[in-house]
Amino acid sequence: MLKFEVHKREKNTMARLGLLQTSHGTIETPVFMPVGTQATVKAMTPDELKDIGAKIILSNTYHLYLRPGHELIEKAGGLHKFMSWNGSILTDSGGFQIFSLNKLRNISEDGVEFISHLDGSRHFIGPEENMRIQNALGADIIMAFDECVPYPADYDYVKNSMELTLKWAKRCKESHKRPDEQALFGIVQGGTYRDLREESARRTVDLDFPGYAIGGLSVGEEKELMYEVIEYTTPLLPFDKPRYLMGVGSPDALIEGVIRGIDMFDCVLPTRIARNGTVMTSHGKLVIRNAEYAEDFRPLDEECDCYACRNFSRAYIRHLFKAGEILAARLATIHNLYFLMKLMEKIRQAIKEDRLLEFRKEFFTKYGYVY
Ligand code: PRF
Ligand code: ZN
Repeated sequence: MLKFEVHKREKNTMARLGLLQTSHGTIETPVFMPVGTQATVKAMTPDELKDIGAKIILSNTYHLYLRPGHELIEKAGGLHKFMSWNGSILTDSGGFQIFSLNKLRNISEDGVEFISHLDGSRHFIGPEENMRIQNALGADIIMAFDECVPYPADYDYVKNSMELTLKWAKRCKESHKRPDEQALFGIVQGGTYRDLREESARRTVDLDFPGYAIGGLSVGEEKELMYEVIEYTTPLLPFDKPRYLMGVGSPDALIEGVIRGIDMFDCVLPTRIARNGTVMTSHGKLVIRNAEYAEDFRPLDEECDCYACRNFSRAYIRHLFKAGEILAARLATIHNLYFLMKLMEKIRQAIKEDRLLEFRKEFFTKYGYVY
């Protein structure tokens, strides 16, 4: 079950406010989805995720298929029950992970043959296998099986890959067994070639999905180029369906994406950088291990009221990182995710007040983004 409703358009940009409803709750969009690759958002309990305001998380088909296996998760009663998260879940098809984690892979029209990054075992996943796996996992939103093309790639390669992704999208739709319970999103590819993007968007929309993702971006291209691709792609997607920009989650790209009409985002960035000691603050990133914070008894971000900032100092969290204590990673993760959740809330408020461009300016001035 999936409903999506746009209830406000921002006056000066393509931004919209929406409500996305799944059988596990209602999500205000634009939304950022924390990433829980292996059926856990690293370092966070489901209660902590709920406390920071997360309504939907992302997990990965590829990882869960390899370990612990989709049959086991199905036996457990599905992914929600297995990981004890009763909010919404989106599973990515693995169309990105298979390609980025496997040097040894063989792609054909049927699907992808690859070697497990865990134990070297051989596997094959095509669109039909992929749907079977995602049907077993039971997420509220599932993604079509696609090929995410690296950057740069030449025109002919991208064109053929786009055709393949379209064929696979059709086969995903045909083999998807639970369309009433799980919404299957199509993925637009086409690299950075405008005609290929436009063709991919039109033909993916012709297949008629309940939502659409823009894939193949944030793979090494210049940010300005990514923004340009988003800008000419979103107008080709149906106004009344959710639009999801895959793998994007830096504060500046979230704002720029929303301005260009994106409703959903996911990224490992906030959780990954937290674990190595980098935190996002309203004045930019801060590397907490640095000596300058040794006697800094202010919170990570003086404007933040997350659990970490309400209770602990930079000096203390720096000490935890230096001492190799696991609480360090937990506190930094809580803070970074909270920071992005708050950012999305501020973005939604700015849309409500038709002041998103002013908000961008204020945010970037303070965050220190050269713009
Ligand atoms: N396809 C899929 N997942 C993804 C991507 C993609 O192109 C990206 C691209 N940044 C991230 N995650 N299936
Ligand atoms: Zn904080």
